[in-house]
Amino acid sequence: MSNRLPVDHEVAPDGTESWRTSPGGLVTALEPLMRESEGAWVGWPGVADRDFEPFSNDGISIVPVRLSTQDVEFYYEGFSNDTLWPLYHDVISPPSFHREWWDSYVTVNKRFAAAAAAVAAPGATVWVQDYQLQLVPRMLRDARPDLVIGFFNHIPFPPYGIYSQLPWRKQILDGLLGADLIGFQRVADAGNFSRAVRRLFGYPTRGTAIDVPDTAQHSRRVIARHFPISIDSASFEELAKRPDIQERSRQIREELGNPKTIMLGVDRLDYTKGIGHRIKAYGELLAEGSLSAEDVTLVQVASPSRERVAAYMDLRDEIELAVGRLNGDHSTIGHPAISYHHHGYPREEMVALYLSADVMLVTALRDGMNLVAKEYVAVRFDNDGVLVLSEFAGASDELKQAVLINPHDIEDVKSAILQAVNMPKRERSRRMRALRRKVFDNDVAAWSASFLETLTGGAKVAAGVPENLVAGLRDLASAPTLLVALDFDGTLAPLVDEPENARATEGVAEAVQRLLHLDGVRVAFVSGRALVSLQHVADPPDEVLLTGSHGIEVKLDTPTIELSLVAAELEQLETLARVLERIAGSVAGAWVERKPAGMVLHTRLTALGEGDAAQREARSQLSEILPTLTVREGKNVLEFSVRSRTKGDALEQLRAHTGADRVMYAGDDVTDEDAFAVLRSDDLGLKIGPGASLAGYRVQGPDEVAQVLALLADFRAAAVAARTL
Ligand code: GDG
Repeated sequence: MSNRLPVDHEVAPDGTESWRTSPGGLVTALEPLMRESEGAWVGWPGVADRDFEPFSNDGISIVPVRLSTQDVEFYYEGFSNDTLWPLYHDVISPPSFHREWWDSYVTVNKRFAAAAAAVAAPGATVWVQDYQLQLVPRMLRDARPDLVIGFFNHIPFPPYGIYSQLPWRKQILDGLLGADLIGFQRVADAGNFSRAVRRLFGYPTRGTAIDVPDTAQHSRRVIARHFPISIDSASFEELAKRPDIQERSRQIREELGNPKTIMLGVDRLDYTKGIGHRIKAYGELLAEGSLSAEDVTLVQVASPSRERVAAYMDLRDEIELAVGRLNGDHSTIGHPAISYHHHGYPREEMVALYLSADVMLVTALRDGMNLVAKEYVAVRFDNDGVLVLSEFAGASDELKQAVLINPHDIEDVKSAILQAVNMPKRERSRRMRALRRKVFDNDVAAWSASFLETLTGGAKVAAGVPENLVAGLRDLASAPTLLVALDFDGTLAPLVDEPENARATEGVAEAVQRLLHLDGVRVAFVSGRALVSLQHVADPPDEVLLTGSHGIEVKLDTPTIELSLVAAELEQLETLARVLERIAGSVAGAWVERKPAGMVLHTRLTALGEGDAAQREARSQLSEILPTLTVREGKNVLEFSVRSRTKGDALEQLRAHTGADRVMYAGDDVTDEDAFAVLRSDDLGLKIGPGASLAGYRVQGPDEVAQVLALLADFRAAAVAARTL
């Protein structure tokens, strides 16, 4: 679902009506997937006051939602573009708050939710796009609790101090929390969102997880994390390689009077894009004589946008005044200082422009991602060209080899422009190669796949080590210091019926040995098992850090296992043992495992249905006698602990103990999700097998984990040898 459908309604001069697919990265990424799964796209066709019947377009059902002229004015131009847009972009322009706009936003969101609820199959996955539809997740969940619901916010999510200005701040958060997964562009956006939830609702949050109470006893876990969007990189490169487009790019240079340097800006004419700041910096460089219009031309494409919103009309006047002044002061005949274009161009022309630009200027004051920056990089297969990029654009989190600027600091922008104009070829190409790796490693297909996989749990997992994981490992290996933390059962060792028979798969021991001997690497095993049992089955070398019983027991560079339980906890353990042993004794195939701070009821070998019944019985008896116990559910195991610790706590303790700069965590079980939840943005999470997960990467089983560890050791050894740490 998105505000706008990916098709445009067209009326020919003779009155014939037709639909044309609007080419965009999102459509390209989702099209094959939607066709495969009989998907439907719900959205507004862009024409007010008209009803359109659902229709099929290239194998995708299109479900048009009607907007009246007043809806367009209040919900779209008003609340979306003149309240939320400026508020979410750090109030660069003052947001307007109008109650009738809000009412319309609620009404239209309801209409979208109803349209989706009517077409979604039982248990379907619904992915809601962007800030115009923030109330839809909650409305959909209420109407259709069977659905799996994801939301992606394409624009920033502001810090609490700004967000809290919104009169409807609680309703919007509540709307979003109806989703199972809420995606943002940057780590900081997800953090701002979670903080707002804590401040306004007081729900517990931990890492990327938010526990939203849905009944008095039960809560629903919502994940809020970053998924930086990207572009269809290969298709941009393909266009750039077309001879006619290359010819057009040469022609552009010619038509501009063959300047030594062409600088380019491509933006929707929007106050968030910092077009005025860019022109000011350039104007000062011309005025000071650091640049001359004979040598340098700035091409500025400002595509028309939201022309009925007052702030945009004012902006247009302001920019065009500045352009006129600058050209009047500095252009010569045949050498325009700025070549300014207030219209949209076909994609081919954009690519020709990118190809001809020696310097690309992205000076946004605030931008969710900024795809223009990524498009420029994708097009430059010649490994040339310099990207000047605002640190306030989401893209700067990934594109660190650009010349990064603070656009508010005009001196900084000026020196970045000069640095870019004068940058030696070798440096240009070194930076561009690194940028291109990023843009090709994470393209829009990878983005949507990773979002949907996190949302739905990646039902099928292919064998082998996927390419994006190889890239992630290569990057991770260059950390100054690194912690490799690994779950054991199901991760290093295949799951077996008798826990004491578990053994690490072939190759793991050797890879672990190699890692242990490399500079700046620590290895840890993080298990739910009691440590004696882990030591027995894993036989770890002395240097491996160990945490067992979900972090209750630790052995961190000490000769013995450390654990402390108070007398009351020991007493609880005795009661627990009595109850569980009685239940296990009455069900064939069930057994109890004793742990230092808890007990586990195993039901893997019970007859169908009996295991579940035994687990239910244990839960119900113990919730009365020992209500403070921590209960944890795994695959056919039910664990009760007298101490509440998670693998997340264990990982935090390991991070503190080792002081590692970056962490890799690998695990297969639901209990490993607590560890994935505390990973930071440049850490690496690896989920083994299917099932919903917060981890950024996934492999099929322990065989792949052995390969992953060997690869990491190879990359680390290379990084140590090249001294690039
Ligand atoms: C929002 C967020 C986030 C522009 N002029 C023409 C044209 N374009 C294309 C560009 C690019 C797209 O429009 C603009 O995308 P941006 O990402 O730069 O910015 P927003 O429109 O503000 O997008 C943003 C994005 O959503 C995705 O999540 O990155 O932060 O604000 O693809 O090439 N394309 C053509 N002619 C033009 O004249 N063909």
